Amino acid sequence: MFNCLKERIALKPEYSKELLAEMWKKLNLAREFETRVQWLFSMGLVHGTTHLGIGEEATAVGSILALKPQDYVFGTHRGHSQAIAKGIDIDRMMAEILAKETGVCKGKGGSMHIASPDINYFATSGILGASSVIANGAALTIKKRNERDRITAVFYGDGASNEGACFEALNLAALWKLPILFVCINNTYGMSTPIAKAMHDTDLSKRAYPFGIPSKTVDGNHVLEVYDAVSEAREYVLENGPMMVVENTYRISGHSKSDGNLYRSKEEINAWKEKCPIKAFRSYLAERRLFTEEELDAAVKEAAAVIDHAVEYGKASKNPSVDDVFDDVYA
Ligand SMILES: Cc1ncc(C[n+]2csc(CCOP(=O)(O)OP(=O)(O)O)c2C)c(N)n1
Ligand SMILES: [Mg+2]
Repeated sequence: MFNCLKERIALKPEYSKELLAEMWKKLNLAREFETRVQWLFSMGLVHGTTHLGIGEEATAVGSILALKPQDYVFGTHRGHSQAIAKGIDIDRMMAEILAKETGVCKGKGGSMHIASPDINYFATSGILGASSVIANGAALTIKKRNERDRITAVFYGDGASNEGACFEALNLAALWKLPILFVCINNTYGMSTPIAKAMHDTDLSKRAYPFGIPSKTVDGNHVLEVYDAVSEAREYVLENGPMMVVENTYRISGHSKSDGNLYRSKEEINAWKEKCPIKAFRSYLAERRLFTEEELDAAVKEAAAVIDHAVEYGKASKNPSVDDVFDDVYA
């Protein structure tokens, strides 16, 4: 079923066993985390909303593992796997989603505003497209400080790419040659609207052309293809300024807390389940005998245990105190 992957990507020497193991671990942590959040949500334990990216994990893991720890990453509203790939404290991210005092934002941000500046991971806001502009500010800081081995990467969706703010950000980044990578996660829908109904030309990589920014499109369900593209893009950005990588994928989970999937067919969803990035990567690793089936299973079990721990930690943590309600609030 995944023969196409075998043909397209040869095992490169730079794919160390450690890197492949890290990818496998993080893909599973991301899937397990989101599956558990979905369950917690159905139990009424998650306040506010949450957006799951089940099926899109390879975009986060492939991209962020190709970056360096010092790079700034601005995630999306569907950002749990991006935060996990960046190395967030998973206990504290779960506590945040459960609105507890021990959460990464002390329980005040919730799923959509997960941020952890200590690992250079920044939240998005509820305003689509706005983080591209804010990320430009972080890239400008890098430039002004003359930091030679750091870039900013901003993730945004196909829907967000239609926002004026995204075009403004591309323009300014090009004009000032900012060290920023625009990572467009094209899951072909903005809520219930398919891209063909929202844009004249669905080739999102062309959005970079008017600004003289190079762009590349990759199979976002293929973690190694994503990794290669972002590794190369990082080098380009360090030397020359902005670049765009478009990662084509599919959101198997619903858009948000309630989604009757009335805008898409079961057949379409099932076809994409077959192209699941985690299944595909498992086949890749197993067929090449890079890991035994037992080793792969052990990592899946380990991911489940990490998430079990996070749920227990979150549930056992205290609710925030009303006395602190105005602390850390800037607007
Ligand atoms: C400026 C703005 N317009 C509309 C919304 C409502 N909204 C939230 S998510 C979403 C869809 C975003 O689609 P996309 O950028 O493709 O990301 P995806 O949800 O597919 O991951 C919309 C329209 C918003 N948050 N901000
Ligand atoms: Mg989308």
